[in-house]
Amino acid sequence: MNSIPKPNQPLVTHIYTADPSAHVFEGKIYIYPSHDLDHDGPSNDNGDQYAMEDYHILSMENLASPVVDHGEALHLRDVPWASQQLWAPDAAFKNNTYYLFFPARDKEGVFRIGVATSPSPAGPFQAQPDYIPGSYSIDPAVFVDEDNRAYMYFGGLWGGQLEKWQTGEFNPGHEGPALDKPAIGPRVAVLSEDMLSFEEQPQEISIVDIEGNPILAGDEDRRYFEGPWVHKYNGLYYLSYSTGTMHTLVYAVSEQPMGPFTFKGEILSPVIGWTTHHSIVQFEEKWYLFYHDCSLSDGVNHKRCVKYTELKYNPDGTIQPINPYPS
Ligand code: FUB
Repeated sequence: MNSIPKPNQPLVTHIYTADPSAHVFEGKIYIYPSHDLDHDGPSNDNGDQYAMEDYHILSMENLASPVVDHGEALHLRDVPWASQQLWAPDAAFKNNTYYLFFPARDKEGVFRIGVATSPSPAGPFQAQPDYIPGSYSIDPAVFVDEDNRAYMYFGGLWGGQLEKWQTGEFNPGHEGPALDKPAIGPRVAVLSEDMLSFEEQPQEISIVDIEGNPILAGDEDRRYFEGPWVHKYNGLYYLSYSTGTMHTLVYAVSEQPMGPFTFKGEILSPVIGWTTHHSIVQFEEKWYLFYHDCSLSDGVNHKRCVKYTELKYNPDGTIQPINPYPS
């Protein structure tokens, strides 16, 4: 039995976990994290050290109750199209079914996004035989709007291969744009009614500054890197994401689910470890940020642990920046 989690402390310590996508399902908090492998292999900018092979789903009755690990929910061996690296997942509920969305490399080494289904939010999940047609890159985040339309946001630079898809086709030699050109944006696609395919080709999201100018590729404090998350607050859509090389979580806001999104500011200052990845969820009147760092392994980048803390808004709807290590 795990102890009751405290804010800014690891939710679990018996396994390494990362990339927490938190949702309230059936009145409880469910967390869909990556399950980091405990290995001592080499690291590189391609992310080969993130060699994850399965998912474990965590849940809590509320924030004053112990965390439950529901065990293996899906394993790489049971995903017919995938070859390696089960990276950051997300989940959604629609059609009386729970959907687990997850990236992995296909048999050619190209990252794709798959979907698996279950009657229970805790799984186990049954993978579809193939990845979502037209999907690519990593870090799916699915937002189901009040009108029941479901949107998938996704994409990640470097190891996540988003640079390779600038033409709509996979070009292994393609690098990112020049530093004075618009940054590559995350992608968004409307999901079909059965949640198993895209209604149309994914679109690139535009993130702009307060004057409406695109954020440039060299603007590392603000440009999109990976880990998108969309939530709605007071009728506005908040797109939050990692800046990667600057190790911060930041956000941009729009009146439309597909943007353009206007950059607003920082949510979380850098954590211990290279990656930062999060989700934002409301539970019983309060809002929470779920995130990860590498404190459980004393800083090993691919041995991470998921945490949570409260997230607060200012009266104008901006988010109060969070220090992950309050004294
Ligand atoms: O966990 C593997 C990758 O690291 C995720 O897909 C990225 O968002 C980063 O957290």
